[in-house]
Amino acid sequence: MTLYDQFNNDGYLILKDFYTEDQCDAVMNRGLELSNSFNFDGHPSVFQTNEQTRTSDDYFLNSGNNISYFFEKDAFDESGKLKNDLFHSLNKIGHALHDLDPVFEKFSRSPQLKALATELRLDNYVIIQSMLILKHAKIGGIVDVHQDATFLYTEPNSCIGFWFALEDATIENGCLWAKPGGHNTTLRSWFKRKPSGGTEMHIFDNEPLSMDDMIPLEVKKGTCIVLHGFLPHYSLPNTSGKSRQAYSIHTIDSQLKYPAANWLQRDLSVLKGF
Ligand SMILES: O=C(O)CCC(=O)C(=O)O
Repeated sequence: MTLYDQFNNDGYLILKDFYTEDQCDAVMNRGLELSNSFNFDGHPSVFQTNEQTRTSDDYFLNSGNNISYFFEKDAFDESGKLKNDLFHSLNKIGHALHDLDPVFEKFSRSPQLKALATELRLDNYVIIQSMLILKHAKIGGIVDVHQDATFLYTEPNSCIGFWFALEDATIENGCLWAKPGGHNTTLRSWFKRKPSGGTEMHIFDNEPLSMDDMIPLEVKKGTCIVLHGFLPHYSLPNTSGKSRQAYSIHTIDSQLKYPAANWLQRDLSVLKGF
């Protein structure tokens, strides 16, 4: 079976040894450097939990065009002070790393990815979002079950995610979970801007995403997992002593309608592919 057929059959692909250890280390080191340069003034507006409970403040809504920092929900003590050092308090960094930082740009636009995009027939695809997901030991939080197209909605759907294990991902440290063929379902919801300001979850279909038959996608450092935009997936909290960093980019077909109500607004005319 070709990769194209396998992807459309299963809703995901697992590509081992996609990147080398050195390539993974380069982006992890850069993530640490960026975190150290983050001037956190203690303002609560940067406090975030996970994708399902994003607040609607300007910091979040503007993060599509920036390098922005989001904290773990348990990062602060009762008096509002960080319990750990800054880096180990962060949940993720996003959402324009691939366009604004040369190290992340190199990782996001590589000959390997270009070849993969050709094989998957993603001719008109552009990278619209990127995230360094830190999932630190002991504190890295849950990512609730979701479909990526909820957050990057086009008509018709075109969202495809590329998730890279920067470290080994196991059941213990919070690997991804998904079900082969799980993308053969409807899109349940659309996370969008409200005309009056802020955001809301628009429900298309109340049927909860099924968690039945989900399997752990345990993968080695350097693996790329390609995710269909309708594929329900999640990751559990990292309760282990080992961190589980990952980097993900999300892509859409630039020829399709990208509504102005999507939470993430970029100038689509300047977005680039691989
Ligand atoms: O890395 C994780 O734990 C979740 C990532 C995810 O859901 C995504 O990139 O779409």
